[in-house]
Amino acid sequence: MSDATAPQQSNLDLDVVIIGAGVSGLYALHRIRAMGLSVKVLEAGDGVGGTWYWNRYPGCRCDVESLEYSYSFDSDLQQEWEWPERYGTQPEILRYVNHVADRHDLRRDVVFETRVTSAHFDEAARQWVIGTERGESHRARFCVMATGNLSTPRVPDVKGLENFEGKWYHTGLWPHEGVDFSGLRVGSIGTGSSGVQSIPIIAAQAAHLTVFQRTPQFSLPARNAPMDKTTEARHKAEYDDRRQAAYDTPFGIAGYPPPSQSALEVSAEEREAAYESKWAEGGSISFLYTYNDLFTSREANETACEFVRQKIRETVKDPETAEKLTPYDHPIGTKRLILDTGYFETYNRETVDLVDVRKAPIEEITAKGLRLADGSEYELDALVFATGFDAMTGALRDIEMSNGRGLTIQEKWEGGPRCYLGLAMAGFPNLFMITGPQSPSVKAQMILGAEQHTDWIVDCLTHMREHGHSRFEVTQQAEDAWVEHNNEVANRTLYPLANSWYVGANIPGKPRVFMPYVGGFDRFKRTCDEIAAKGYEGFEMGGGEAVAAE
Ligand code: N01
Repeated sequence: MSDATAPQQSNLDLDVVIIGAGVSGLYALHRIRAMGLSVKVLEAGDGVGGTWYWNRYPGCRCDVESLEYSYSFDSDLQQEWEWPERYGTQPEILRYVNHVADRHDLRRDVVFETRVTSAHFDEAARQWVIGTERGESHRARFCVMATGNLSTPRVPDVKGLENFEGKWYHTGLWPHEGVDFSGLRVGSIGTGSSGVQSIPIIAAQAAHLTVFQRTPQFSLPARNAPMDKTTEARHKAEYDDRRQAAYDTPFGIAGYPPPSQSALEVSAEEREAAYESKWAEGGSISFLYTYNDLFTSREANETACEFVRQKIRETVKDPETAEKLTPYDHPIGTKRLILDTGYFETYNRETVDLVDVRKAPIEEITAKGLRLADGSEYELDALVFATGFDAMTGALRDIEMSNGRGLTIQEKWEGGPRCYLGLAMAGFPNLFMITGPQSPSVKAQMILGAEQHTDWIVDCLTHMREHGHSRFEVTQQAEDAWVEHNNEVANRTLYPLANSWYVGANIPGKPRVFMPYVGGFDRFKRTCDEIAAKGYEGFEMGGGEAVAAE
């Protein structure tokens, strides 16, 4: 679907520029435009949707239920929209985002096919100067980075890819026209969410599939199904209340009462029955909410790990393959817990092989396939990289960004990201981020998180306008305190134990810092609200000419 209908524009002079037309950027456009400010979104793709625009791999589907994973700001829309399944597929979610763009006439203020390459703050003019791949230079008083948390796909640095004679793909940059693997010998590298979702579908189509796995991961059955009409009707009847209630929950999703018991204070039989019932229900929050200490006690967590390990052993017929697929190296839930449809069952197919590339890493991609460090070779006609993203910081670090006083984002984040509430940064005036590092972001319902951040930004801009301010900057002290709090909260959990993209472990050389805020979405929102109520504590505001026009 191409929707690059807006004329391309050069050298804009705006109140606000937003980078990225995903779910965050579009809502920011909607709200900021309604303030009467001049605003445009710059978007690299030729359509809206962000994640859902780029990730078109087979099987791509959201792991948050569709009645939750949608905007809350348009009450009529949430009543009218009919999600066909419990979990939205990528095409369905993209159709929804396109509908929102049309319904709210957003497209006319999105400049498509415009990749931002640089952003410099011009202190004298008090403007951000935004450079694009096409050579334009736009100016705006405020810059809102809606660049996404998982938007910089990463192909590992393996020797010889240029020599491969077959076609290769990355799940996060999937061809719009789709890929037909019929009759092909396919290799798939990576077993995170993208790999686990695409492997069963590719396996069903290809003549043969070899999965190259470095780390086995925990995965639960999604139990996707056509939308249950009774559930939908009940949900819709309570929609506004549920959305409101979601703000008071740790994950931004209502309907999961916090557990009150430890996994260690019940009998083994009771625990088994509880996990079994959650397993049958499907979904990750409900499973991880079986007991209140699964994220804080290694011993408690191990009971849930062992339950899932046993399920893998029961599902995969070949014991050797089952063992290879069984995770031991991280507590369950400390890497994004995957939801799958028939993933482990796929390894019972005659045409699917699993290769452990932890023992013998991929040494070289050759003309005909790939070779491992132990000398074994695999002939392949096509190669799929489900190897993930430079998460949370990649999109911003890819932009040549400086504050006009000699500080670049690369220098600022040399030891890992440093932000205040994931919303702004010391040293970078008049720059907001939506769901930036050190905000709940990927640890909460992303769309609600984007709405909460945007609403906060709009309130902040309104405050500045009312008080005649044109410039803000976060204090170093406020940022330091927030980063420290972020680390403290994370260190009270088991999360930092996993080599996950949450800590940047998937990118060689990336500083190991726990990036999302795991103190809970509810607590985060309360903190943001208190900071606003105290006149934007931690923000220094000033300047003469106020935030522009009515
Ligand atoms: O990426 P990942 P993803 N040689 O980083 C392996 C969201 N998402 O695209 O674990 C061999 O999780 C790597 O191995 P290891 C969701 O938040 C959501 O799958 O680093 N293997 C790992 O197995 C998710 O968590 C949905 O040892 C290599 C895999 O590649 C996030 O996006 C769907 C390698 C990468 O897994 C990212 O998921 C999809 C190498 N050199 C994504 N380099 C849903 O909503 C990397 N790997 C369901």
